[in-house]
Amino acid sequence: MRHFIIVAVLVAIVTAIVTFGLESAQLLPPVASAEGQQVDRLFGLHIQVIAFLFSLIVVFMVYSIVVFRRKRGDTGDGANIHGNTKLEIAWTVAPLAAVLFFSFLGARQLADITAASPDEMVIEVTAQQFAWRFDYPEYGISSAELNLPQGRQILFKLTATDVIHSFWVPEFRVKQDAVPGKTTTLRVTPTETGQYKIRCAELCGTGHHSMLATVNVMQPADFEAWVAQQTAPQPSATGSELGAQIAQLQGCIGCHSVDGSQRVGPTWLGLYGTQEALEDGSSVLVDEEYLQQSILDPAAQITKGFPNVMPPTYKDSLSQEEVAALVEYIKSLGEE
Ligand code: HEC
Ligand SMILES: [Cu+2]
Repeated sequence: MRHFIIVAVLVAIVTAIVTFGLESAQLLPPVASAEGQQVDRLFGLHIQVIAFLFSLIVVFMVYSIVVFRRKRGDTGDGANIHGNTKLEIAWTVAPLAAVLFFSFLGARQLADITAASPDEMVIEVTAQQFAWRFDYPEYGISSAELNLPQGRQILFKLTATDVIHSFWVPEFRVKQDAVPGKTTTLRVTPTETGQYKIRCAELCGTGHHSMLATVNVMQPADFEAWVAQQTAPQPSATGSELGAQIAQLQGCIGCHSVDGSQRVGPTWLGLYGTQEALEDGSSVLVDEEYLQQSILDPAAQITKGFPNVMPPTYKDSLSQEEVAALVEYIKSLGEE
């Protein structure tokens, strides 16, 4: 009996220490959504149970090894123990009850954080190698950055154009796959203003690590101002300015930089007018014709040192004017 009391006290102490240690390790950044708060609460409960089970096993084991070790000169056998039905029933029923309890909590919470609220705002998210695009059907806005009003529930409708990606903002906690040919949904209610990063949580190709986009959670008034600014009749952009916008929205920027750094594809800085070495050993002058051809039929001429991964779909998805604007934009980055 004395042993059990000592072990119980040790288990309580170790549980407290392990719980404290895991909680102060800050495994995740500060939470910034209503759904995330619920996730954290359940996660916290799990951590406590995990800390308790860890302590229960380790304290019993270490205590037994130390206190009941073989004494010097003791050559006899240990006691012959033949099962213990009561103990076996207890250690089957208790974990079963605990798992059922947690599955009940989890199911109830899942229903709660995926429930629709009447004034939710729909945002369509399109993932492609290696960029994100956000469409706000309510306002007719398309953006490469995600701007959200604080306190309003958002219904994200996700899809992908090429392979499976996964939408994840660690501060929001919740996560959802973006799958080609299918629409998946995710609900998030941002609670803290600030700037966060969307990460792709599904290994999706060579540029996966750089598949990031910015999320700005704003005061509702600031969000309204942004919407007003986006929807105000603007002198429609032309030429290279229009090209820059298209490059953002079409995700070209996910693979091509405009500052000279190498990403999955060649940088556009200083590209125009140079001689480009090709994979087949020849070289070609980068003129308008070459740029246009590279966009419409990327596989025709592969730049030396780069993989043939540029999507072949732009000849269908871009209009002639859009291609011309892109060429104009890349050209403008070439002239010093
Ligand atoms: C998934 C990544 C990816 C995306 C998205 C992408 N590209 Fe590319 N692009 C590449 C790669 C890799 C190359 C080099 C291999 C090749 O020539 O096909 C390339 C080559 C090019 C070239 C030739 C560059 C040179 O140095 O010869 C141009 C021009 C170009 N892309 C324009 C675009 C435009 C415009 C878009 C958007 C409408 C776009 N790319 C989207 C990956 C991408
Ligand atoms: Cu991805």
